[in-house]
Amino acid sequence: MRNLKIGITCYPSLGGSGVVATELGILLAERGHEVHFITSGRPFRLYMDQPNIKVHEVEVGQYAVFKFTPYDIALANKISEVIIEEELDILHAHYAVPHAICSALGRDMAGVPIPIITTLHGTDVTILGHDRTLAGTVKYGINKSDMTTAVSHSLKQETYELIRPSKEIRTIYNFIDERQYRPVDAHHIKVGLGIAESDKLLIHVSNFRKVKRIEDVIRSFSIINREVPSKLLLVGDGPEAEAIHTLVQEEGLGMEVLFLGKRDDLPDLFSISDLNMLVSEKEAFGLVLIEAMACGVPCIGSDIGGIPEVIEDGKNGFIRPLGDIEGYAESAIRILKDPELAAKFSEDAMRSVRERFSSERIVREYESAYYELLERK
Ligand code: GMT
Repeated sequence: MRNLKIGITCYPSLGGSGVVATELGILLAERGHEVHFITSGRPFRLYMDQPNIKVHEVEVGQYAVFKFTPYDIALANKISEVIIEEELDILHAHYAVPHAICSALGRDMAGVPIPIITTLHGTDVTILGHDRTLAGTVKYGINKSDMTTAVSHSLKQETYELIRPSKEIRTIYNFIDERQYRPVDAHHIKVGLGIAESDKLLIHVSNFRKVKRIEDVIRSFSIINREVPSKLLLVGDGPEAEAIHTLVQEEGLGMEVLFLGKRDDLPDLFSISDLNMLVSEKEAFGLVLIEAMACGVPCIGSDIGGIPEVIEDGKNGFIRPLGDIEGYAESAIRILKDPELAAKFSEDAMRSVRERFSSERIVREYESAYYELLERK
C-alpha cells in the first residue's frame, strides 16, 4: 500500500479528542505517511519536530467589524490551501464541530474531491447534538463526510438516535501509546507526596467539568477512607475545581485528598495508584481508563456511555449504576482489601488494553478505513 498524505484537523489543546488525534498523527507518520495537522496551535502532545509531520497553524485576523472572530471560516480557508498546496489524499476531522463542517467547506473551496473521514468523540454529539443552535451543523458535518467513526458503540448508537444521519457510522475504539503508558517504578512520587507506605492510593483524572461527577468520587472516597487507610489523588483542573475544594473541606477530607493540578507524568501517577475512578454522567469512551489500565490499575466506573465497553465488570474493575456512591465505595473496598483480587484485576486490565486497545490494532483500523475510502473513489 502506498504512503498517504493525510490532513488532520483537531483541537490542539488538552482534551481527549486532541490527544487521540495527535497520537494517531504521530503513529501514522512513524508508519511512513505524511501528516499535516491543521489546527489553531501546535498540538500539545506533539513535543518536537518529528519526521513526516507538518503543522499548519490557522491565523485569524482581528477586524473592528467582527464582534466574534471567525475562526471556523479561517480554518476552512486554511484547509482548502493545504489540500491544494500539499496535495492531500485524505482529510481526517476529529470532533464534529467545527472540524467536520470546516473540512467539508474547505474541500468545496479547494474543488478537489478528496475523502473526508470524521471521528466523533462524544460531547460533539451528546452535548452539542442537544443544542438547537448547533445540532443541524453536527448532522451536516456527518452527512458531508465520506465516513464517520465513533469512539464506542454507545456513541454510535446515540448518534443514530439523536442526529439520525443518512450515513452508516463505524466504531473505532480509542487506543493507547504503550511506550508512554506502562507500569513504571515511581515510588519516589509517593514518598515525595508524603504518603505513608501502607496507604492505598485512589486516583481520578479529568478536566473537572460537571459531567465527570467528581462529587460522587469524593463522597464514595469518604466511605472508603473510613474502612481503608488511603489517599485520593485528584489530577486535572477545570470549572468545578472550587466546588470540589469546598466539598473536600466539608467532608473533613482536607488531609486525605491531594489536588495535584494538571500533570504530564500520568504514567508515574497511575503506577503508584491502586484504583482509578471514572463515574461520569456522560462519557463516550473514557480515555483515562485505558491509560490507567495500561499501567495495571483496576478501574471503577459508572454504567454510562462507553465506560462499560472499556471496563470489563468483574474482570478488571467494577461497573456500578450512575450515582451509586455506596456501590462505588463497596466495589473499591473489595479491591483494596483483597490483594489477590487486586493483582488479578491489574493483570487483566493490562491484558485487555493489549488485546483490545493497542495502538497497532487501532491505527491499522484507521489506515484500512483511509484505503477503503480511496478505493471507493
Ligand atoms: O470531556 C472530556 O473528557 C474531553 C472530551 C473531548 O472532547 O476531548 O473527551 C471526549 O473524547 C475522548 C476521546 O475520544 C473520550 O475518551 C471521552 O470519553 C469524551 N468525553 C465525553 O464523552 C464526555
